[in-house]
Amino acid sequence: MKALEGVRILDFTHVQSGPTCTQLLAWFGADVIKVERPGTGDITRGQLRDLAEADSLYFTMLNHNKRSITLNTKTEQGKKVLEALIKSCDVLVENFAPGALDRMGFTWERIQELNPAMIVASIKGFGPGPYQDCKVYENVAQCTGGAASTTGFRDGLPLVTGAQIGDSGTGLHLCLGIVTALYQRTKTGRGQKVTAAMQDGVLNLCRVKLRDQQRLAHGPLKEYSQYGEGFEFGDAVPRAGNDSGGGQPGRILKCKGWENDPNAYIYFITQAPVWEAICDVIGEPGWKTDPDYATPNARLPRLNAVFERIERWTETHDKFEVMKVLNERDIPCGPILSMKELAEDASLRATGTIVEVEHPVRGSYLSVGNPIKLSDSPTEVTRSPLLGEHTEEILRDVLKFDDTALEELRGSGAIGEPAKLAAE
Ligand code: CAO
Repeated sequence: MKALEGVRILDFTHVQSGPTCTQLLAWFGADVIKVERPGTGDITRGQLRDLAEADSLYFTMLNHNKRSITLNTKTEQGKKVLEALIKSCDVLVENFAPGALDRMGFTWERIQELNPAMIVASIKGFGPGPYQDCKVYENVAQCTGGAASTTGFRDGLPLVTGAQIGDSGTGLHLCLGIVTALYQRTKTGRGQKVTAAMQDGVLNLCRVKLRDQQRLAHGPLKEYSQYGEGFEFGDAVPRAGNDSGGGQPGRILKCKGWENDPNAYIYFITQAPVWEAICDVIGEPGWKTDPDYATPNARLPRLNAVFERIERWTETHDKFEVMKVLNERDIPCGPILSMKELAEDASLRATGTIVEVEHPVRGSYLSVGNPIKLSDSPTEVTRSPLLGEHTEEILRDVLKFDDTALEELRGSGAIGEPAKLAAE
């Protein structure tokens, strides 16, 4: 049995943030029913397509293990079906633009009337305040949540990161809120509202920078490279390049082959307890006792000199050799792994972190599997549903529609035609 077996999710999510949340719930064993507009469905089905006829990888990689029902929830018949689904599900998850669910007629009060035990979970760009009505995408959240102002180099533009901390990050936050509310419901019997704002989620992930903002009031941030370089600090936390965000200075350093390989680099951390081992590896045994280098505080104004010297050593080996030598001495480091290297990594395949999935239209493709491993509830990744693939199945099995009711619904136009497999 799976951890969330018996929990039924009404998945009214689209694009990335909401679908990552409901995909996790599905991986933990919930029955996730994705409601999509007839004809088009989740907009990502057609975005960034690599194969003309197949649902995009964007969609397939965010919607595994779900069932799809098509329903126009702005029609009278469609609303009735949605009401029936609300009565049959434990959780409704949505990430529409602010107010969309209310405009559809499904306010929190109405949902409570229909099913007082229902948990209603929402992602919005912002929490209550001046921006509460704004539509938000990933990079907007990165910019407004503190990530962009603190990412990049001191003298360069603010940068967004490739990690989807606004979308997938907030999906994770919401998922935790949902399982927590499910747990509380076992004691109260009541549903509740769960909300996660993308700005809040990004800020939560950037909390070390809010820490530094407050430290700044008491003097320069000595572990930032700009301290040793003699650049004054302003009144806001600056961008710190590849400086470590913690108390152990680190940098990205060149490894052998960097001239031709954009990923021939390693992240090198000068952890204080292994400083002597670092000195031996790079051939500077004198630095173990030299007062300018022997202690972490003495090294802070000299980080450029320290890392330039270490790089003279890393440049002579490829990144995996560097990692091997450093790991043997417990020196923390991380080679810069490309997506190609990750896709081919046998150990990630073995743990199910990267999975190969079979799809009837696109054939086989790679996806990221469940990064959270439960020993009593292992995840089997199954392909994403075609648009409306389970409409009839859900209407019959979950909502107990008979042939006549189904025929009437078809005639009303509230459910579209289920997608056909290319082979059919
Ligand atoms: N049947 C009928 N209508 C449906 C429907 C269905 N099954 N599903 C959705 N709709 C309607 C909605 O009711 C809404 O209608 P109204 O605008 O008339 O009320 C409409 O479709 C569009 O919804 P939307 O405004 O949410 O979609 P959008 O593409 O314009 O905006 C986004 C997308 C992501 C900017 C917006 O949804 C948003 O800000 N969401 C919250 C933040 C978020 O999750 N962002 C992350 C997105 S991932 O990068």
